[in-house]
Amino acid sequence: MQHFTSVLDVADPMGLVQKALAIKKDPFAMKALGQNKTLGLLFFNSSLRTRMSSQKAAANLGMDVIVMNVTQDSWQIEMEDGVVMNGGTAEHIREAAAVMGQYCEILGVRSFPSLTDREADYNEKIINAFKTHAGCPIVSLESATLHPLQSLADLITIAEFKQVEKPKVVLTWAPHIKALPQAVGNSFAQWLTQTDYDFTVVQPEGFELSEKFTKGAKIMHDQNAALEGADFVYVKNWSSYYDYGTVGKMEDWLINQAKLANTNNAKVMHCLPVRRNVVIADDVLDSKSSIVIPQAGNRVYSAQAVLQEILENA
Ligand code: AN0
Ligand code: CP
Repeated sequence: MQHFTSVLDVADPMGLVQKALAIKKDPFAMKALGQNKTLGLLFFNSSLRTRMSSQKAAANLGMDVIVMNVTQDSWQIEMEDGVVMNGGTAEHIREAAAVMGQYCEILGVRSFPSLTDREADYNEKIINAFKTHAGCPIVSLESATLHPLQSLADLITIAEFKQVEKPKVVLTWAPHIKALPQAVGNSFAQWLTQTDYDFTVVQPEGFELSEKFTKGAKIMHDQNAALEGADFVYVKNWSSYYDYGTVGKMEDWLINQAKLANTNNAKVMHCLPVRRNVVIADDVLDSKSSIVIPQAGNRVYSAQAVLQEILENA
């Protein structure tokens, strides 16, 4: 593996899940592998889990870490090629990425979409600019359209909690008060369709994800029907892909205990952060149904498996 920006960068996704589970049993076994190597973590947007779990994963591998909150601490970076830079931006991504590549063996990048220009967002301008100009492996810490470190942690969590070989997994849209990226939903669908699990995506009309990522999944619009018999219910809001960036507030899509009645005693997942009683009700988050905390815990082993794979192939 050279870069890690989607499941398509991974030769054997389920093999990587098994690798992460082995790392979880013995997290310090490869402490020498990352010695004298530096991981740069670049944040264009906020983060709790990705930031802390990636630092911990790097430490477990013996790596040094440099964290940069790009939009707060650095110069304002120009992303457009061929422009006269007489405005607010002080340096170009061509220099900025190349320079950071001089200091780091691996660079992680978090950059959310604009949610105003679908074409630009889905062209993954920022993460691709890093791939082109940094001269080192790039790891997505959630790009405009995908969050593969999250999806890998999700698959690790399902592998740990599943009671049957091929569980029924339902990704359900949930309401929100703000327009959020499609990245977590896109990425989860893209990874799940690589498994032999029974996989359904359910959302209101007009909130379907891009078929590019959901091809092979069952697509439904009736939440109660979709949840029937589910072993795992993955809850996430996203704004509209087709009416790009439109927020959906349909409160009857909130996940509460009543919604879980016809599931197979389903475990409930969410990438976090989650707004309580907007997206998921207290009666679920505070119950045994919820596995969001171990799920977030697995972000360490997801990041560690990816970093280890890149270091081993360097
Ligand atoms: C982000 C999103 O929905 O993509 C990050 C989730 C990991 N969530 C929010 O902005 C609340
Ligand atoms: N799930 C996730 O990526 O969380 P953060 O945005 O806090 O990193």
